Amino acid sequence: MHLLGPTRGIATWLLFCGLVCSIDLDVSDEQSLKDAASTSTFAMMKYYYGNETGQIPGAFPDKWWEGSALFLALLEYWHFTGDTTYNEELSIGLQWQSGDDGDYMPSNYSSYLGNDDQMFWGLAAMTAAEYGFPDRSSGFSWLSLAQGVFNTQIKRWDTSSCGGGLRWQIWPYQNGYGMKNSISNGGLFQLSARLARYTGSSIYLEWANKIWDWSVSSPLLSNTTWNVADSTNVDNECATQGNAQWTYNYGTYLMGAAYMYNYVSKRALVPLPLLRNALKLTVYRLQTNGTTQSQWLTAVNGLLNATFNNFFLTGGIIEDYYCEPAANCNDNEILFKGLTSSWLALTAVLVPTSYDSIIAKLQTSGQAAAASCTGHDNGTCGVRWYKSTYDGWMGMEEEISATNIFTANLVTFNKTGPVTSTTGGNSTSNPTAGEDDTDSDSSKTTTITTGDKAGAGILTAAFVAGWIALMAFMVLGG
Ligand SMILES: *[C@@H]1O[C@H](CO)[C@@H](O)[C@H](O)[C@H]1NC(C)=O
Ligand SMILES: *[C@@H]1O[C@H](CO)[C@@H](O)[C@H](O)[C@H]1NC(C)=O
Ligand SMILES: *[C@@H]1O[C@H](CO)[C@@H](O)[C@H](O)[C@H]1NC(C)=O
Ligand SMILES: *[C@@H]1O[C@H](CO)[C@@H](O)[C@H](O)[C@H]1NC(C)=O
Ligand SMILES: *[C@@H]1O[C@H](CO)[C@@H](O)[C@H](O)[C@H]1NC(C)=O
Ligand SMILES: *[C@@H]1O[C@H](CO)[C@@H](O)[C@H](O)[C@H]1NC(C)=O
Ligand SMILES: *[C@@H]1O[C@H](CO)[C@@H](O)[C@H](O)[C@H]1NC(C)=O
Ligand SMILES: CC(=O)N[C@H]1CO[C@H](CO)[C@@H](O)[C@@H]1O
Repeated sequence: MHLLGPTRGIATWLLFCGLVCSIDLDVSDEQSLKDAASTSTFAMMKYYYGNETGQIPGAFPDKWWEGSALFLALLEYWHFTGDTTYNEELSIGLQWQSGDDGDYMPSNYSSYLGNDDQMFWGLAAMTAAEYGFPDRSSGFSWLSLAQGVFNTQIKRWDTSSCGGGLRWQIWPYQNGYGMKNSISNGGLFQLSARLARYTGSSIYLEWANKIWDWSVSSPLLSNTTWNVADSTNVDNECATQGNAQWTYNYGTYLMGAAYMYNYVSKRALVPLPLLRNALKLTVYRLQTNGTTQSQWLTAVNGLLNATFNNFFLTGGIIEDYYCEPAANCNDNEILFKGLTSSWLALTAVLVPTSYDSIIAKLQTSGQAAAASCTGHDNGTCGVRWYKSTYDGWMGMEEEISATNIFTANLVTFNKTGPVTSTTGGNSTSNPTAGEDDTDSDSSKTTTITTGDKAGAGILTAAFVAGWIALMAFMVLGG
């Protein structure tokens, strides 16, 4: 806050500022970051009425998916600051919107949802499990909600066009049903990778690989230039791309690749548990199924490089340049760089070689974001962080993104990272979650055929043999 003089300043502040006038941030100071996050989170929660009498927890009728962005920000806020102020509202709202079948297809909204809308709620639940946010004593566990989203979405995997892929929208009567897009596919890829790492179950690993392979085979994701397009169209068998550039499309594939890298590296570096697990035939498929740890590192580095080159522009500050300079971002778009900032912070923890370059970028952007929070003499944050001054925009989305970048910067003070079921995570698993939800299935189901199973088994056996040979080589040769 900016005090003018000893007395007049305080009087002015009391009169006009309420709690805070602006956000003064020192990105190298933990308390300063926590204070900044506290201010933006307070402002963000001024737009949330879900805990008031007569209101519905977690409901945002006109923009349902944004509730998940709000709760994601609250999870990060709690994880990185330890402040539990909003935890009860968070817990109740995140549970309430899960619907009767525990898969984030609540009947009030389910008939006009996109796969990406449902997926973001699944990612919020996954984050709750990974940060050890306590399950509620009744209702669905956070992990099972993420599993419910996964189970309902893989049933929508669509091989009727483009050799696979998830459509953007769920129902044929929706605009956008004819598109397959990056956020839906990259989102399910990320969710699969996180479920794989958390649970160790091979089904999630198979799907993560499958979605990645399909994405690379489509115009959505290039594994040479690392361009991430926004969408492609089923009408021409996904021959062309809608190449709009958005941070979160890069961010979601980056995040999934970082989880895959971390998941594989954990196992590759710990030979004894690997040996013990060998007979359970779960964790090896990744390395036999065409994708090695070094390939995931290549993917992380490539996507990171592309993200930095494309979106950290003026002053090295993150920007969704498809809408910010023209000042025509819609509410969704204002959230993209905040989500991406959170994923970058997690990437820094999961892939240690990326840490230094990511933190430098997050700090520059965090400082600029804080400089944008001088609106209305009460710390209101704007959209165009690269202007380093308030740009006159105001809303829940602005405050969510500000919270995202401030909490992302706190990763330098807490590198605990996401837990798994073997490293302290205790959210209850339900591998068949959501499968009773007959209302969520829009198309044909794909089933694993006997041939696929035999193929996977053969690959696994071949890998175990190869692995034993490798270990023998390392022990004898090293
Ligand atoms: C800041 O001031 C604006 C304009 O008066 C108001 O709409 C907004 O709710 C205030 N924010 C907070 C966090 O009080
Ligand atoms: C809703 O939550 C806010 C912030 O946690 C709290 O200040 C307010 O009293 C709550 N309202 C109700 C009706 O519980
Ligand atoms: C980091 O976060 C974890 C998980 O929320 C928490 O248990 C731990 O106390 C935190 N560590 C520090 C140094 O704040
Ligand atoms: C659905 O709408 C009804 C009626 O307004 C409400 O009682 C219920 O809480 C809503 N459910 C969700 C998940 O929003
Ligand atoms: C699970 O872990 C959380 C966070 O550490 C803790 O609050 C909760 O009590 C644990 N639940 C069970 C059933 O152990
Ligand atoms: C890139 O993707 C193509 C097509 O799926 C694949 O054949 C190739 O091996 C991939 N390259 C790398 C380096 O992973
Ligand atoms: C990073 O991007 C630059 C500019 O596009 C490119 O020249 C360079 O080869 C890229 N490096 C990696 C490791 O992908
Ligand atoms: C690239 C590759 O080999 N992918 C295979 C991975 O395993 C699944 C089945 O487990 C196959 O369907 C993929 O073709």
